Amino acid sequence: MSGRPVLLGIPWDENSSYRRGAAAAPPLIREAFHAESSNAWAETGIELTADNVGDAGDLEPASGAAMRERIESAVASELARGRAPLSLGGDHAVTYPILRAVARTHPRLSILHIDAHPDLYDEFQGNRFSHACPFARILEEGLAQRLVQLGLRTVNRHQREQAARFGSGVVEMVEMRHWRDDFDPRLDGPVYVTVDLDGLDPAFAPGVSHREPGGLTTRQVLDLIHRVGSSGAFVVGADVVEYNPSQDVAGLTAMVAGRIVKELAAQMLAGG
Ligand SMILES: [Mn+2]
Repeated sequence: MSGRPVLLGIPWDENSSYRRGAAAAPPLIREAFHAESSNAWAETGIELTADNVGDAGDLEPASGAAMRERIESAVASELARGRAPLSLGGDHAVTYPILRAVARTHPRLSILHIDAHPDLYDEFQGNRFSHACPFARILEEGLAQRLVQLGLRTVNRHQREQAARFGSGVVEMVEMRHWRDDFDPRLDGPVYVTVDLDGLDPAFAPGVSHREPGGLTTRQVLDLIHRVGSSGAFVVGADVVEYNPSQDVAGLTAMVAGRIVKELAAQMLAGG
């Protein structure tokens, strides 16, 4: 069971390695989600209302371990109420504490990860909680049985070694140069979807801290989200991270984020 989605803003970017700014994202993604230039329907025919999509507001910022604990406990408390956390980052460091809570409720979890970067560094610039490291921490703790990474275009030797370290078949890296539109992640059971907006091409989502040319189109990402539940998989939680409003152009990336949030919310509702 997925549970009703609940938005949770996480204004936290202190683990960004290159450029901060993602902490300012949650209210702008929420504003795009509700924008009157569009309507409240997901493409898949589900109307999103205040009755079926909750909103837990934004977490109060804190630092380091205190913020990780605050994130984990906020997500755990939504899950305990039968809600499915739909978190608005923040940088990608938010995903590790989120997953600590989600994995307790949903063992045998698979992660669908859209990103230009594998985020598997053992440490980055001396920081083991860097936004470049969350999936190393998640797999070390056994919080997911499978990690499928899509949109990658910055894979290096260290991260390939890291992927191998977690065992055969655990990490599946699909590099952008090998992308095919009919790619099927073959997911079943509970799935957590994490969308780093830099997985999209900067032509579609310029408002990110690390622009990497050659990424996914908005359409490809939406199609992927629509296909998640097609083979017995159901979405139990999701996040949309790394929106950096200081780098955006005319709010374009906020609207992309808002649309992705709508389609994720609808997938959660469709999954029961
Ligand atoms: Mn990234």
